[in-house]
Amino acid sequence: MAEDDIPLTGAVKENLIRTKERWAEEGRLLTGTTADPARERLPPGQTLVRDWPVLDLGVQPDIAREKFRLRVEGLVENRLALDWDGFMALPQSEMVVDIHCVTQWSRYDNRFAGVKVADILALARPKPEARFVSLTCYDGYTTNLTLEDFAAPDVMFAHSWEGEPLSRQHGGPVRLVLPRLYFWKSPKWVTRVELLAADRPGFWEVRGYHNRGDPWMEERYG
Ligand SMILES: Nc1nc2c(c(=O)[nH]1)N[C@H]1C(S)=C(S)[C@@H](COP(=O)(O)O)O[C@H]1N2
Ligand SMILES: [Mo]
Repeated sequence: MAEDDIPLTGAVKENLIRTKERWAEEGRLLTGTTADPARERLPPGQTLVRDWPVLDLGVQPDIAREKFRLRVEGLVENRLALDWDGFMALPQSEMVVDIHCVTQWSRYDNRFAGVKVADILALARPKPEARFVSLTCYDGYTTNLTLEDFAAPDVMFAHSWEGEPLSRQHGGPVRLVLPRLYFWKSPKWVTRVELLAADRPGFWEVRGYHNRGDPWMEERYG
């Protein structure tokens, strides 16, 4: 573990965590079907919403831009510690994507702006042994991805939504947006990316949630 590991602190929603652990045990919401993302826009068992719900552990850190750091470390040739200006100086991209939360809601056509993971990895240069990624957030939340899922062309560190700075409740200043997996794989308030040779399951992955989380395969629980 890195020495600056961030503990889960404060008034985390213990009841929410217990409820979601129980859903995993019970296999709640499972329809037992899969779908082809090329043909079905809405993954199985999902319901479309218009508003954007807020879901997290209950601690929404307030990170001033001057304090913000995005570190990329572990199995990389070139460790990065980007401050706000360094992050904003990287190539900027936009994408319009659908998002799917494992608690059943999906929301279409979200316009995000930010820096593509591929552009950050081109600077950090993963070593050949790097196969997995662990992401750590300012609230202590963690999640894990394969390097392949993380590096996909539609994955972005987003700082804006619909032309406005990403709000604190939705993970500002910077969150990951990875639209092809359930949204718990899109950490808010990200501060550290660690490239690893071996997988390291994150907060929900050790509490009964699927290690990968593909919505069209209904990989809710694992
Ligand atoms: N840092 C952090 N990121 C997080 C979470 C969290 O608790 N902390 N919750 C995850 C879950 S379960 C979901 S569904 C989405 C919700 O993002 P939203 O609140 O912007 O809708 O954030 C994900 N990223
Ligand atoms: Mo979620």
